[in-house]
Amino acid sequence: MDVIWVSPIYASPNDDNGYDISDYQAIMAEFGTMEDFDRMLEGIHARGMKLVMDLVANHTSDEHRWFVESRKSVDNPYRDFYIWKDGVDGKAPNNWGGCFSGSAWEYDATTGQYYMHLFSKRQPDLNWANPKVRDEIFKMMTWWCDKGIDGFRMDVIGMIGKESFEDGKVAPGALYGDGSPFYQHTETTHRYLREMREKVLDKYDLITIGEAGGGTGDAIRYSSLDGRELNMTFGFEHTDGINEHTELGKWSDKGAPLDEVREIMNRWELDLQGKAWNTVYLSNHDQPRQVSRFGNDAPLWREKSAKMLGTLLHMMRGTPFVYQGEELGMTNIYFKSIEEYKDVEVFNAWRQWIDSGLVDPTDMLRWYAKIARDNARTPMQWNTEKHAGFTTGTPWIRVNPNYLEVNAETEVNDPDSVFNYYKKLIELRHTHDVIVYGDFEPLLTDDPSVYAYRRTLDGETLTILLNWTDRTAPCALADDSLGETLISNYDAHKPGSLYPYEARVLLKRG
Ligand code: TEU
Repeated sequence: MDVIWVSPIYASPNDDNGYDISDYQAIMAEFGTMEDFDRMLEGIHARGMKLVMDLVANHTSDEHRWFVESRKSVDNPYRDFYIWKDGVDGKAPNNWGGCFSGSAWEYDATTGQYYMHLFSKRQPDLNWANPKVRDEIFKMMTWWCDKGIDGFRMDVIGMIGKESFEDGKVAPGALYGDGSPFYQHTETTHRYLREMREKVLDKYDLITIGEAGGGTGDAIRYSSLDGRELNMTFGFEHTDGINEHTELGKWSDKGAPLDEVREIMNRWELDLQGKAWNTVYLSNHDQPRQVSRFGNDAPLWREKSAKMLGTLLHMMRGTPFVYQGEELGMTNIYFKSIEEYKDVEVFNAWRQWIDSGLVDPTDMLRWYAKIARDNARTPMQWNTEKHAGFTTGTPWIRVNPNYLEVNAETEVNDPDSVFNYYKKLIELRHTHDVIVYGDFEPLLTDDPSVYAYRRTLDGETLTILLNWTDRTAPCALADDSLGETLISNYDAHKPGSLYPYEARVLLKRG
């Protein structure tokens, strides 16, 4: 591992697992003190690694002192740190829905106005149009850079440049309008990012990763090789974009079909090639466990498919991101009741669709079990001790009962584990330039079972073959003539075919 991205550890009431910050320059008590942070940073650097912090600057917590002041009166010096507007005919200023269900506006009786919150009502959006807000954020970023951190992952950075507050289109069956054309990927956002680069980023040697979403055109603008904005961005097309997206948003029975995932990931590789640097991931704290969603978490196939997915990600062009527990092949937890969940995104959707009687609770619980964010937030499974060694207290959310088989201690000591397979993948990236810099070329793009692509650089050709299914699949490329097998999740191979979830990487020189 080269870089550690740590989710928000700042002071926060935890309405949204720390993405609601009440003090950008203090550490959340549950995680320790600033001295603990300093020791951690020193230890990371001593091991030759870097630390990327999570910059959450589109919004703060409603407990941040800026918002506490802002809501006191319409003429408070901090009023314009946030987006306040009068209601229209006793309703919200416009018809925008929020990303966590409900309206994007909350009425505040103290001053009789509404404030905007694209996420939970306890996450008021900052008003980036106010230069004082930008200066305060840039000052805070500088403070962290002077402490020696190595970069920022920038939360929903594509939303900071709100340009208009007119009503959005209301999709059939939707309860609110879509405001995203007026706040996502605007020219104003790009202008703020260039200002951030000039006033902060260019003064340090930083890794800058935008959680921006959008299409490849947006990614190229945010992370073009001219270095005027960011180094790379996260796209959501292959993780959120493949969802059903009915009026219920992402909540549906739809899975992650190979042809859709492959088309999107290949398109991002090809569109960005030579223009911008890609990020490569299937997991993070907002997504379900990848082996449950894209692979097969049945005990018979969990390890094989986890290794196959790891191969897909680590042989691609772009920076692979390994989410905590992915390297163990951790799985969804399959909660059975709403009471087991902790996520504000889950609770808000429940209130909007179940409490209103619009959706059957059985359906919603089935969808939550597939793709709710809490699936990836269950405690890290360290060992076979109580609570998987995560705590001697009471875990904040239930531990996945499969921790007796799936845990770090067992896997570190098992040469055939997902963990040790990931170590080999990372080692290969460190020793083969063709993996990092090689041109990307899709193969077998219509194959119903096999995801295949080729990487080439300086006379070296890497052929990556991945059977996405639980059945042996025919594959003419699975042949020793394509070179030595660099890595595979099977010890033996059948010429002309791939075993269930078989990953095979062949390297040919000259
Ligand atoms: O997520 C942005 C975002 O769009 C999320 O709503 C995510 O895409 C969605 O949950 C997936 O279905 C960022 C953070 O990663 C997330 O944890 C925060 O909740 C959110 O911003 C607000 O800060």
